[in-house]
Amino acid sequence: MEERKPVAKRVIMHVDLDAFFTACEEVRRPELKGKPLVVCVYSGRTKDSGAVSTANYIARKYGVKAGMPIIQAKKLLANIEAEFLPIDKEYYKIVSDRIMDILRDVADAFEQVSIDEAYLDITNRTNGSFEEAEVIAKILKKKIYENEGITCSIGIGPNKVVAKIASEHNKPDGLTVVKPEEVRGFLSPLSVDRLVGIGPKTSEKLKEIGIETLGQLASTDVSKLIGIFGEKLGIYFHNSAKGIDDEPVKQTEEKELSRIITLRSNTRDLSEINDQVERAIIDLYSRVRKKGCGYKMVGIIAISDKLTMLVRSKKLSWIAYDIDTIKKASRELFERLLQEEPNVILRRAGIKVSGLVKSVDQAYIDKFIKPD
Ligand code: TTP
Ligand code: MG
Repeated sequence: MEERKPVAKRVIMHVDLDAFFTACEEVRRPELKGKPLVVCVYSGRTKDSGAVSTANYIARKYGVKAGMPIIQAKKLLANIEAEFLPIDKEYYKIVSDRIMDILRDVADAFEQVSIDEAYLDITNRTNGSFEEAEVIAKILKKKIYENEGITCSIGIGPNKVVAKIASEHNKPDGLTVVKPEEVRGFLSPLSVDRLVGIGPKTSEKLKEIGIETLGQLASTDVSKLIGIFGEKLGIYFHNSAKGIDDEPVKQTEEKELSRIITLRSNTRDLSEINDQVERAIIDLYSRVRKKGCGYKMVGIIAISDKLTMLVRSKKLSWIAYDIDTIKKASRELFERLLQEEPNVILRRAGIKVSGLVKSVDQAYIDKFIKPD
């Protein structure tokens, strides 16, 4: 691995997908576009109990936001033609995986921080050029939109703190580049709550001592901040407000890969399921190959017509590199599942490999793989 450039010269990108869960729903049901859409986590206690997971930007105009009780969101959208959908995290994860692969491909180091958010260190890739980084960001936005129909917001800066604030600066579908010499000017007028770790309580505390902007926070004596928030937070607030941050982009490796498909019709016909899951297996296996990985476990995922999730898995006593092991295990596991669950009817079915092992090299893997 190439040596990282001195901290002062890094080029860091932060990518955050826009209204991600609702965006995924709009992709598979385009007729939803243009109206308020709310993805909900129903608790099941009463019909409408539970919380909002996310809302699209149209619903946000009415005041709907993540974490709000569903009942409150319904009140805000009363008399408006709005859609409320149950969360389908498996599906969002598949879309996310494919997008993260696009991002991972261009990064020197890649750190996924949540289902829809990642940092990329692109210092070497761009040779330290922020102009080049902007070109890469535009290409990434186009590719993600063309492949998945999803927009994202990208921030580029000399470190993670600045890149993160930059990506939120112009949402949705934004691109904000903050060069090292622009950092102070960019951060200075922004509200303190733009900093990760400053929520309503901390904002209030800072306001009490006359600090509302990052500029004011940056010019506050660090010892004063330490006195109020303790050493760790005090120093973090002070440095971040000045745009100083040395945190590296920590390379995250995937431990498992999965693919799930919606069956053409709800069924419990084993050969029908096997036939259709084959598509998912081929797609999944191409990702396993691309990563140059072996795997130690194969699992299946089944979503019933009642939307319950069932899983079964098989641990291998060796590290497998081939597609046939996945196909064989998948057939066995679906057969077992249907036997053990005589009443279940499948709506969606998927496959997972886990215990991923980075193999020594591709030639070594190829020895284990029969020609297709
Ligand atoms: P966010 O990136 O915070 O939100 P978002 O992608 O919906 O919207 P934005 O355009 O502002 O980035 O979170 C990503 C997903 O995580 C979001 O689509 C739904 C989920 N989520 C929750 O389930 N509960 C929450 O409280 C939050 C904040 C997010
Ligand atoms: Mg997002």
